[in-house]
Amino acid sequence: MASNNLTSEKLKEILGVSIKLAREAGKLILEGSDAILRSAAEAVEEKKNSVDLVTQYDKGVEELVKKELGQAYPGFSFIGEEETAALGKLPELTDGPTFCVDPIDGTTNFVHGFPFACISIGLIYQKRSVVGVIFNPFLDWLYYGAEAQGSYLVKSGGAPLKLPLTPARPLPSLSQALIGIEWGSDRGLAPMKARGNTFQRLAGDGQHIEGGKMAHSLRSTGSAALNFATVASGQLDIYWEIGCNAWDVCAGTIIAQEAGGIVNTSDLSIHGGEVTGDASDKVLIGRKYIVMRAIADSGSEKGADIQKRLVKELCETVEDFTPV
Ligand code: LIP
Repeated sequence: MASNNLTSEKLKEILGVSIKLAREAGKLILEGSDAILRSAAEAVEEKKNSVDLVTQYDKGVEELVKKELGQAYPGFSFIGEEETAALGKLPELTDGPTFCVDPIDGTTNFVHGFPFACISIGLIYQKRSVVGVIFNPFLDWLYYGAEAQGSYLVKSGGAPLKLPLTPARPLPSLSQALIGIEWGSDRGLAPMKARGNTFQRLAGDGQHIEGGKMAHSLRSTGSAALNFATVASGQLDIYWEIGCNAWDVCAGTIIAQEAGGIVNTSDLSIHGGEVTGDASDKVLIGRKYIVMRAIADSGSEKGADIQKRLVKELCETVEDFTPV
């Protein structure tokens, strides 16, 4: 198992520290949102282009989280979105424990006051996600999970609700799915054509759109981490995105897996054409993600087999592209 040297007690301790820190960061995020919405636009900076936004609050929250986690766990490595942006490349993932943090996931929502932004704190150990905390301070919804310890949602300080929120339901085909998608920050011709063709195939009918799946619908919340958490809850069936990063999906990966979900790359060449459900480092840093909720057995087909069959069908439906 990924964390055989990090005992379950240690994972529980790390989870508790991360939850407390996420709630502390949440206060800063709310203060920052209010300040930004009341101030001029200079508080918002651009990274690679005009839709890849960053604010002093992204940086401030990341500095706070890195400092607190560094004091609590000095031997652990740290990967943060904003530090990586400054470095210009993702640090090498080792087998050692590595916190992987997005201080504000859904920065565009944060800048606009759209209440779907969160802090995402994940821990990677032996190249697998083993602890995850996702906190949306706007709704006061806290998602968390740890390897072999289940995953939960706490709404506004209520009792922890085990994920998925209801027993796994059937999913006969992609046509019955509510699918999370994102427009991302790569807005050039190739990514926009690939996304547009994919969205058209997922939503279009097979009579007029070649390969159309006519899914129930597509949803774009603006936060990869919250998309993972919503899939783990059973409230989205699937989420696909090419272009987000390890810090966006690390916490959500273990939260979804502990809720019976499957996390896989949408680039089947990574695992020899097969859907393995092994969210290895190649998947975590691969920037091509699919996460699917727990699915009930149906007839003679096990839920896990249905997941793999539908993930493979989705991989064959989406149009691949290389993220910038
Ligand atoms: C965002 C992701 C989202 C993606 C956006 C952006 P950020 O992360 O959560 O899935 O579509 O382009 O990367 O930048 O708000 O932390």
